[in-house]
Amino acid sequence: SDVKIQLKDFIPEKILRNNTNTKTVCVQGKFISKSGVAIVILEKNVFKEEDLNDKGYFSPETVLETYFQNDIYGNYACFPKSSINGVKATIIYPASEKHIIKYSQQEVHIVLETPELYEKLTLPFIKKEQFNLQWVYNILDGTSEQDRIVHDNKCEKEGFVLLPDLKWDGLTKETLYLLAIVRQRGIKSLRDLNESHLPLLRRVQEEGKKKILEKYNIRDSQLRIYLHYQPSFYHLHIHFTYLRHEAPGIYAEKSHLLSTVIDNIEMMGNYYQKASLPFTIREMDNIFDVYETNGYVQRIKPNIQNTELIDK
Ligand code: M7G
Repeated sequence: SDVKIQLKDFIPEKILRNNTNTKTVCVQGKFISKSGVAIVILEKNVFKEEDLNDKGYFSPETVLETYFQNDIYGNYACFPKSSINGVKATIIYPASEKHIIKYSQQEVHIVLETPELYEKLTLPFIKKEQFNLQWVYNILDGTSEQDRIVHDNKCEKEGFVLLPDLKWDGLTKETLYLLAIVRQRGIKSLRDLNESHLPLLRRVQEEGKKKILEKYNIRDSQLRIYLHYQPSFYHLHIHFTYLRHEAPGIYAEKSHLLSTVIDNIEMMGNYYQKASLPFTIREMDNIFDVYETNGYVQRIKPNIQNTELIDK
C-alpha cells in the first residue's frame, strides 16, 4: 500500500529556482529512506477575494507584529489564521533528469524553427526523447483525477477531457487554469494540426467556453485559450486560463491563441506545416545541444568557460 508522502521526510539538497514574482520555489532533494530524486515546488497562495472580510484576513485570529511605526505609516508582519494562509505544494517523485532541468533556472534563447528544421532537428529529437505521457493516458482512460473532470466528451475523433491543470487548485477563481486534453492520440503539437482537425479544435473551443461559463461563471470574453509551442508534453492539449490571471507560460514566444490557430488553418489548411515557428530553448535542455551543434544558437555562458574563470 502507498505510504503517504510527508514533507517532514523531505531532505532538501538544491534550490533549482526561486521566483520572487510568482513567489514560487523549486527544490530538489530526497525522501528519507527512499531512493530517487524528488522535486518539491512550493507556491504562496494568492489572495481570494472571498477571504477579505471578518471571517478571513480581518478576523480576530489574525496576528499583527509591528516592524515599525513612523508618523502615519505602519509596517507589520501579518499572520492570518492557518486555513487561509496555506502554501500550494507540488511534488514530483521520482523525478527524472529532465524534470530537474525543466524546473531549473537557466539562460533562454529563441530559435526560429522552419519546417525543414522541424523535420531535421526537432522531430527526431522529440521521437528519441520526451516526457512520459502516462499521466495523460491515466486521465483519458479514467484511472486518475476523475473527480476533477469538468467535462468529458467521449467521441474518439472530436472528444476531449476538460479538467483543472496541475498548476491550479481547482477552487480559486482568481487563478483559474484548466486543460483540455484531446482523446485522439498521435497529434503531437501545433505543428501537426491541419484542416482535418478543425472540427476538433472548434469543439474544444465551444464546449470549453460553455462549460467554464456554467461551472465558474466566467464568460468567454475573459478567457485566454491557447496552445504552447513547444509543449512539454507531445499529446495535443489546450490551455484555458482566466484573462485577469497572469498564468505562467503566457508569453508571446510560447503561446498561440486557439482562435488564431483556427483562423490560420481555415485560411490555409497546411499553415502549420509551412510556417516558421519560433520557440524558446534553455541551455540545459538537450535539444539545445542539437540546435547548437548545427550552428543555430550559441550558449551565453559555456560551462567550461565558467570553470576556467574560477581556475584563474
Ligand atoms: P505544456 O504546454 O505541454 O507544457 O502543458 P508546460 O508545462 O511547459 O506548460 C502541459 C500542462 O499540463 C501544464 O500546464 C501542466 O501544468 C499540466 N500538467 C502536467 N502534468 C504532469 C499534469 C497532471 O498530472 N495533471 C494535470 N491535471 N495537469 C498536468
